[in-house]
Amino acid sequence: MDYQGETIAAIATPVGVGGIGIIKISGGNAESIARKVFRSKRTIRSFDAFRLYLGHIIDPKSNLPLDEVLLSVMHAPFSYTREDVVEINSHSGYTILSNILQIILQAGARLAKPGEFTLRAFLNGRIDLTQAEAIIDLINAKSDMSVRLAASQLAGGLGRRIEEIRHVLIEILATIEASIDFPDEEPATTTRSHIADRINKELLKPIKEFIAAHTQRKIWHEGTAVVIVGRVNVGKSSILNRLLQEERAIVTPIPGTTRDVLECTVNIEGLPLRLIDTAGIRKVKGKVEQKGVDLTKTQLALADFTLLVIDRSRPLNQYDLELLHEVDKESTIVVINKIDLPAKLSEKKITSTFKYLPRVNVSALTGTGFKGLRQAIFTRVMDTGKDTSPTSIIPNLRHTMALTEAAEFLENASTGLINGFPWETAAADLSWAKDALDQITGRRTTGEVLDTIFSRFCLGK
Ligand SMILES: Nc1nc2c(ncn2[C@@H]2O[C@H](COP(=O)(O)OP(=O)(O)OP(=O)(O)O)[C@@H](O)[C@H]2O)c(=O)[nH]1
Ligand SMILES: [Mg+2]
Repeated sequence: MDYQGETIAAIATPVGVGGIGIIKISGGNAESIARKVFRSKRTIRSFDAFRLYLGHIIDPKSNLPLDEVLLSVMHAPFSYTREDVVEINSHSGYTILSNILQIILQAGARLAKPGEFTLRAFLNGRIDLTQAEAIIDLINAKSDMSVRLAASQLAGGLGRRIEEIRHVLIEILATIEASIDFPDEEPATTTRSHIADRINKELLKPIKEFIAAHTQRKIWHEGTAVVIVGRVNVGKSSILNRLLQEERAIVTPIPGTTRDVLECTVNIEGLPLRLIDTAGIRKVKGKVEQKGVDLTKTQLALADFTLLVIDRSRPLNQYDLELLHEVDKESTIVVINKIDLPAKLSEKKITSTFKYLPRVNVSALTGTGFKGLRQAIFTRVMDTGKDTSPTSIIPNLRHTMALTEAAEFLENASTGLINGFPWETAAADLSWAKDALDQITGRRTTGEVLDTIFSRFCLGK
């Protein structure tokens, strides 16, 4: 990407018909470009920052007003990009917005690339890389909880912790370098073990905690995939509808109603879940319908959690047992359905068959037991993401890779010190660990990394 100098412009609001559309201009010439295209009672030069002024965008060809707009200016460094910024609130429609943008581009601005405003905010030091990533997460957030996590990262939570760790690292590195500079004063073994101890406690411990927290990220940000399996007609689709609190999947008394895989998103106590309904396992003309079975197996492999549905109004058969064999015992809840009907399956039989698995009794027909089922799903999902609190800091994959790299260097430094390796070795390891940490906040970065991060943005952000 070419970062510097040019003044850029883009439509910042979603394209389409709406009340208001916003066009953003950022860069040294933002104001002079705006002066060429905007007419009002007062000159832009006299405008106070952060206030809206009424005027018109003028079509340079006809010299006639194109739209009545509100314009605001923000002066560097007090803006999103830390550059001079002008924002134009116009009416929103694809043609009017693109016509205004066209006029602004003709007046000397360049069309901004996706994420370029935020990239400038980063390059100009207003935010670090973790905050830039938090902005994308915030825009893409699918649940209350992922909004909260992204907001805490945007507020600088992760970046600050990394900087704190970095600060301690530099302090330890300085101690070691002093030993290199004054070799005659080679410290005693206790000093070596003391420094190794500090590396372990003050650097490695918090870094490893961050790495462990990464596994929780998927739960909050991407949503947990919960697949509903069971033999034909046990009530899988009815259960999905109950959990969604709407009639999404087709329910009929005819066995084999669901043929395809159906996926819907639902929130349970702030947890985003992707519920997946599958075709029931059954026999067709003497053979088990292979396609359905294969599809269900694929879904089982892809899912994070499984609801194994059993119909209590019918005795168990081989398909129930086959599915029980297939599911991952660590991530399955057995849902005993149709408890409104007379039981053909004794409690004793149920207990002996599903021994260690968590079980919930429900009736998808009456709604009995669904509060308990929601609670059970929540508990089971949270169990795998222990200690996840909405305020905790959760690194993404990029951060986690850098943290893992830093941890390896720190391990080397620490064991090297204990084993009497030269001080230089430890110093080099610590310095590499620092470089790894610096990739997280973007103190050290490459154009390639920046391109990858900022290309995930939409136009106009
Ligand atoms: N009495 C009673 N009937 C239920 C209950 N749950 C589902 N049913 C009925 O059982 C039949 C099958 O329900 P579905 O939800 O379509 O079952 P399914 O497992 O999705 O079936 P397939 O997609 O064909 O495999 C329908 O007639 C439902 O109304 C329940 O808790 N009690
Ligand atoms: Mg179904």
